[in-house]
Order: sequence, then structure tokens, then C-alpha cells
Amino acid sequence: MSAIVGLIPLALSTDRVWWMPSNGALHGLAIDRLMWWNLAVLSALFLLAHILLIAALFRSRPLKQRHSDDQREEESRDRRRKVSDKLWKSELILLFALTLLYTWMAISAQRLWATIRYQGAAPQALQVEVTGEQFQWYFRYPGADAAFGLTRPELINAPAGNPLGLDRTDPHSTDDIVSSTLVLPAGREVDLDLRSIDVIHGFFIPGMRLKQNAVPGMPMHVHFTPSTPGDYSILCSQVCGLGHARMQTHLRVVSNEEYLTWLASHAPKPVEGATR
Ligand SMILES: [Cu+2]
Repeated sequence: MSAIVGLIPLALSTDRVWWMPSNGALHGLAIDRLMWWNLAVLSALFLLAHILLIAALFRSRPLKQRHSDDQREEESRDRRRKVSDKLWKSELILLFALTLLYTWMAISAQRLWATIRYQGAAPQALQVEVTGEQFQWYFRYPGADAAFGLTRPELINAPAGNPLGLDRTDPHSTDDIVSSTLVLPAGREVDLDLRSIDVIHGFFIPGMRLKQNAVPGMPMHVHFTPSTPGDYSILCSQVCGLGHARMQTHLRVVSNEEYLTWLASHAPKPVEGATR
């Protein structure tokens, strides 16, 4: 019975049935493994509990019919007692195995969380600033000088091409690149500086197994390494207003050469006062 029960989550985990979007991040493998174990154990326990419940319902019927026969009832009680003793031992073994499995899962999950959230990114990680605004994501790259320029709220003017309020008079701002899609080289760690300029947004890349709220006045860092080139959806996971459903964009993970070509093609021309 346990073999049949175990086969069901195993069948669900094959590439054809597994409903999670394909993973493209280095840390995603560990997250998927934890998800798989959690699902497999819970599915098995769910099915096992229901099979035992149905079996118990069917077993209770003949006992009622034999109620008048005292000797046979006594025999039946003895048999049930023996089965109960055996079950007690198997329950204990199962409980012990589950405790070990869940302890391992809790420690793995805590380590994974700490690596992404509590430990900082490597110094050589690519820096990208992510800003959420009703109903758009903006990505800012620091340019050749590797430093982000000044921004001023009074300069924010999306129709004029300055959605983040870049102060182009600041020397560090002149080479900053602002894009509405995120382009990253595969195999290089990226450190995202998440911000919001109006309400709480949820920065969510299912394919990168990454989700973090962007909160006004509270810059937050998350870092990850995209490993597989491809196109991944970026969504907003917080209901942030009437246009929430269309607050979507894309992450393109490309080769390093393609990334450098993309950066060069998006480098702004330094024109004095162009955004004022
Ligand atoms: Cu949003």
C-alpha cells in the first residue's frame, strides 16, 4: 500500500506533470527539492490517513453482526489487540522517520533563507536597482562608473523619460541606464536593491524562485545567481491598485557577450539638462 501511495507524488514530480515553472536560478534547485519532499510526504500521509479511515469503516460492520456471539467477539478483540500492538510500533517508526525528515528540511530551509537574506552578496556581484511604481517596474544599472547617480523626487517625470527622477547634472547619473525589462548575464550573481515610490509592491520572479516586497522608504537587498538563459516573467505579487494585474515585465537571462552588447546599446547620451 505504501508503495502505491509513494508512487503518486513521484508521478506528479515528473517534468510533464510538475506544475512549478522551470527553474533558472542556482538556489532554485534546493528550493524545489524542499518543495518536492514536503509535497511527497504530505500527499502520502493524506492518502494513507484516508485509506485507513475507509478501511476502519468497513471493518466495523462485521463486528456489530457478531455482537450476540460472546466467544467470537472475544477472539475478535484479541486479534484487534495484536494488530493494534503492531500498528503502534509502525506508527512510532513512521513518526521518528518523519521527525528526522522535517528536522532536515527545517535546517536546510533556514540555511537557504540565511544565504539569500542574511548574508550579503559577493563584492563582485552585479548591482541593479529595482523600483516599483503603480503599475510598472523600473531597473537601473549604474553604468561604466559602477556608481548610481543622485535621484530627486521633484525630477520624477515618466512621460519625459525620467521615471526615477535621475539628476543628470550629477556626474554619476550621466551613464545610469534605466530599463523597463531586466537583462542579466547567466552565471553572475546579481544584487538587487528593491525600492518603491508609492505603495507596497511584490517583486516576484517565479522562474528564479524569488519573491520580495518592495516597501516605500525601505530599500531592501536580495541576491541570486541566474543560471539558465531564457525569458522569465516578473510579476507584482501584492494587490497594489487597479492596474495591479498588468504590472508585469520580463527578465532576460543572456550570455555575458549579449549582456555587454545590450548595455552598450542602452547607454544614454550625455545631454546637459535633457531630463529637466
Ligand atoms: Cu504592484
